[in-house]
Amino acid sequence: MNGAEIILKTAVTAGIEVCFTNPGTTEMPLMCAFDSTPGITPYLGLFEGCCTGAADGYGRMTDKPAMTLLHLGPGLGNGIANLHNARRGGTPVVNVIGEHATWHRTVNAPLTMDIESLAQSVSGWQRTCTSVATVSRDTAEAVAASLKGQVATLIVPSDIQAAECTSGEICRVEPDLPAIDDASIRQAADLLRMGLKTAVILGGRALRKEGLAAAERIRVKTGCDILSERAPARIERGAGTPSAEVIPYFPWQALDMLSAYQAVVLAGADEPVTFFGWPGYPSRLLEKTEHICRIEADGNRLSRALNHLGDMLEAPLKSAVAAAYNKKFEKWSLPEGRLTSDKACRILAMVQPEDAIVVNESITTGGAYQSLGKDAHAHTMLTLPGGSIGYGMPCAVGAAIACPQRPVINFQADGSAMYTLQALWMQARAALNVTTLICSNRSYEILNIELKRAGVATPGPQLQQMTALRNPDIGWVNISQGLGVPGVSVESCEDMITELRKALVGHGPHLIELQLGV
Ligand SMILES: Cc1ncc(C[n+]2csc(CCOP(=O)(O)OP(=O)(O)O)c2C)c(N)n1
Ligand SMILES: [Mg+2]
Repeated sequence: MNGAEIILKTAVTAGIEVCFTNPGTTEMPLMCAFDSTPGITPYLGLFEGCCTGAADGYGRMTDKPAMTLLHLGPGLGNGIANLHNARRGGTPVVNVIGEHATWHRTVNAPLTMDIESLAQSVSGWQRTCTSVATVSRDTAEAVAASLKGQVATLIVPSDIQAAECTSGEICRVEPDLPAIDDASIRQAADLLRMGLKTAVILGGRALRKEGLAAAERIRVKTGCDILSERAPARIERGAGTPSAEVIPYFPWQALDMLSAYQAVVLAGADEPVTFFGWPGYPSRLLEKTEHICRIEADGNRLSRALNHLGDMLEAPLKSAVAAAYNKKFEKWSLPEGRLTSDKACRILAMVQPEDAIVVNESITTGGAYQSLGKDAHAHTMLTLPGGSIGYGMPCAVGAAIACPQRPVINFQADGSAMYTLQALWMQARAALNVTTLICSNRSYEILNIELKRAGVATPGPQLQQMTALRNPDIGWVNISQGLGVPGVSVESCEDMITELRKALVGHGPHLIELQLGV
């Protein structure tokens, strides 16, 4: 076997099944190795941001890494925004980056770049391979590092990929996860017993079903409120799932929510801060909160830590608090007439099927969905932990590959969609069950809102030019069809309902442009 085959075989042995790639000449031995290595499927992405976004979506849904295979520094650079989102969301990802042959690195060939510096900004673990004798260990350690909930990057010079390896030994490395810190759980229990108005803020994998159920035990016992970090990578919601109120984006809303608490317990969430430095608002939203404590547990063990806290508090068992949560949406009536943002949110909440995965990058359109979705069928919602837009379409690709039996709905703002729309082609090529709802307000609406808030009463023509997505209008149906995804455009609630229902029962991807009135 050569180095490339050893890398793939080690990755497969460690449980990696998919690779999202946009390769080049420095990755050729690795490209060839896919044909001689069973157990791993390559998916071609036509822009690296689609590869990294798909790896993020896959990792969020499986808690194990996808591999990305990218071309030198420029390839990694193109993929970095969605690796940033993966890093902020604690998603396991293993990047394999081809590098010039070791003997060619000094001559400053055109694609030469400081790959290590780039990788450092997003990777919790990284290494440049130095010998074919150690590539298996390097790869196994990269996978183990990623399983702690981080991005791991392995840079592999092309001559090391091509070099024959005499031993052929395949390494296995178990991730070493830190133990749960019992003292931090005792501290949280003491705080929750004090009888103060307390919020438990969940983040990361505490927002899975197990973690939410454990938090619900604690709520029932102590009367605390259960909140979620502002933009969870993945949250389980809907009928039958205990709900966690998500901390809002705007600082006055967030402060309004959080200033009500005398004490806060953080479980998998960082101390909440405002998204930007807005004049007149503090950066730290809990600046005035007297008691803050944090449960110290690895992401993989958060649910267990919360159950442990529940036991310590002598909270009722999970089975005793599994209340009958209503499907409130069944009592609502479907909106009619001209489509608006709020009506689109309500239709989605009412029509989305049981067990859907909703990739939510709807930005301003989805405001109402935040709360309406809690009363919909049980579903998984993925959001944008790193704030770097353009994650939705590729994330839907990764989620659909991870969970082929589940319907994926991508509730997708138009401006953000334009960053990584090549992902539609990946959806078509792999016949993924993704329904994309384009929130076509033909603007960077959030910027208009922020500008108004900052006191810009009448934007001048140059400024308008920077927030309007008009002249020309983006032809969503043509784009979609050109990338192999059937597309339609709707203006009314009735048509949205019909088309959404049709798409959800149809096979393969669909795109529906929602032409939004106000
Ligand atoms: C990579 C990246 N570039 C730019 C931004 C700044 N930004 C935030 S939201 C936004 C536009 C959002 O427009 P759209 O996706 O259409 O959503 P809308 O505000 O219209 O609901 C921009 C440019 C960002 N967050 N990330
Ligand atoms: Mg928009």
